[in-house]
Amino acid sequence: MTIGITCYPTFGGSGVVATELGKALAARGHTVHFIAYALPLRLEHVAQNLTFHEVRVNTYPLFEYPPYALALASKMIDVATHDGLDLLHVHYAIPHATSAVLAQQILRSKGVEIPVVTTLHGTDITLVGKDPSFKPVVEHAIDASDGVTAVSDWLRRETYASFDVSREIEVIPNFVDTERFQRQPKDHFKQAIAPDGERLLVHVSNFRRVKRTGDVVDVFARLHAEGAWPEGDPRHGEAGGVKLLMVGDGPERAAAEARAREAGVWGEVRFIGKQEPVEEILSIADLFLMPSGSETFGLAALEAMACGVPVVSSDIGGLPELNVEGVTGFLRPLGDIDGMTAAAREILSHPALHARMAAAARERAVTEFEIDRIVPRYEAHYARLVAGG
Ligand code: GMT
Repeated sequence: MTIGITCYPTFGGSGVVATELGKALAARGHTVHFIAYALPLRLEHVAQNLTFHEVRVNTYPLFEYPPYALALASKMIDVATHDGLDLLHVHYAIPHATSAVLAQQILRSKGVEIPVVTTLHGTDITLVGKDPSFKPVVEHAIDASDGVTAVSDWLRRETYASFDVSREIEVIPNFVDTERFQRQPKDHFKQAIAPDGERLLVHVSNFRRVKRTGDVVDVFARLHAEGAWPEGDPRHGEAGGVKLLMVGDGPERAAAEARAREAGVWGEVRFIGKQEPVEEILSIADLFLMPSGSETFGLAALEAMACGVPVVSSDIGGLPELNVEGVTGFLRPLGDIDGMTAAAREILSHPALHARMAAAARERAVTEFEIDRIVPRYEAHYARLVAGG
């Protein structure tokens, strides 16, 4: 098949999923055209069957808001016409699904039929899409798409609960390349960050408010004050025993840094900004913290699990579909700093429990969310639509 993929090319789960999907489809023999305003971050190279088309929006003094959605629709029409697309797959509804539906209508008027698949990822449904300034347009884009997928069953239910839509939604979860995301020996790196054998907590996100990075620092500060040296260690019961790595960047970073200073743990926390390859950092992690206020799936936690890292997360959204309570980690109510601290201490101070959870996390990533299991589900979805089903 020849597939057009549109996504946000910046750091963020939907762009990562779209890019990894496109690369995997190309590796499986399909021809893939990425259509976006910049080269997607994880698209390191283009190849004969993997092309990138940049959407450029002309500026004009009249435009206070450059009309990206229209420029995107025009580029979709251009690529569909000249590269013979069989299908357009857009990730994140706003505005991509609307652009695709518009492109489809214009192409239809020229006698070209091309199905549109929309994948719902997160705040396009849970936050931004619900706003009255977008809601009717998102509803129309969902119902006008030929195929709609959601990254968790929770998101599917949430979409039906919040929007007046009738289009069938297929759940196709996030996935991970478990060959790439696996624990690598990185002892030197670990030694540099945790020289006294401390356990390393890691958080990876785009530092938006919804990620609750302040909660990450609060859990860490409490854990550090109470001590998390494992049982059997002569320091067990003393304060310390943990370090925190904050990976990524975004609007809440400065506030999280201030929180770390206020809590007196600045010397124990490293904010290292956006990093690739993230699997090298996850390889030295002992625990992943994801206290998000909203999370439709939690791709960053899945990548940690694939690297054998147990997860302490909030018990919200799609996270229970990923992180299994007491097996791959623990889930605690939103904002329950005490509960998350106790859960983290439980895992870190019991080496046998930690080892069991680390193995279960890796096992779950491999058996449920391996890329080679999930990509064929997208292919089957496409095939049904292209065949007119
Ligand atoms: O925040 C968003 O809604 C955007 C999106 C992104 O581009 O980062 O994140 C969502 O999509 C990911 C990939 O499907 C999911 O793993 C994330 O859980 C989800 N984020 C939220 O729901 C906050």
